Amino acid sequence: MGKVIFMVCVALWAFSCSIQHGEPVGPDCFFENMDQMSQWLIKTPYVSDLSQFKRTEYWQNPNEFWSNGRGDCEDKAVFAIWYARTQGMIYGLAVVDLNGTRHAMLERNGMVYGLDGHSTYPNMGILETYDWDAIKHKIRWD
Ligand SMILES: [Ca+2]
Repeated sequence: MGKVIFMVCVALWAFSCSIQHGEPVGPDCFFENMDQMSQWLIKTPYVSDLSQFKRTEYWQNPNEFWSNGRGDCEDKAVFAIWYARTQGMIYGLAVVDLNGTRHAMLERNGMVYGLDGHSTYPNMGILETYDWDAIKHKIRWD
């Protein structure tokens, strides 16, 4: 009996973290929180779009990034923003000036955040911002 209850609970848990049609399924169930997710993101190799996709700019959707396990800064930021949404936290993507180069980070109410969603970078100059709708125009959900 205990085994059946356990299996039902596991099935309910697995079902509860499914995402709506067209959204990736998996990573939201894999991590327990933003910190755990960001620790994984930090360890994923940085690979430029030019070497990975032979394009100067390519925004991976969270499914692609989860499968590839590598990418550049906006791929990691998009993944973090998507994951945060599964946890009920809303961020945009900020393109900031990092020592003269463009770098993607998280943004909310004009404040720049790291991939963990709570480290703040108040002195970063925001060049552009993208809310989730704008991000969805930049990524492809195949
Ligand atoms: Ca990219």
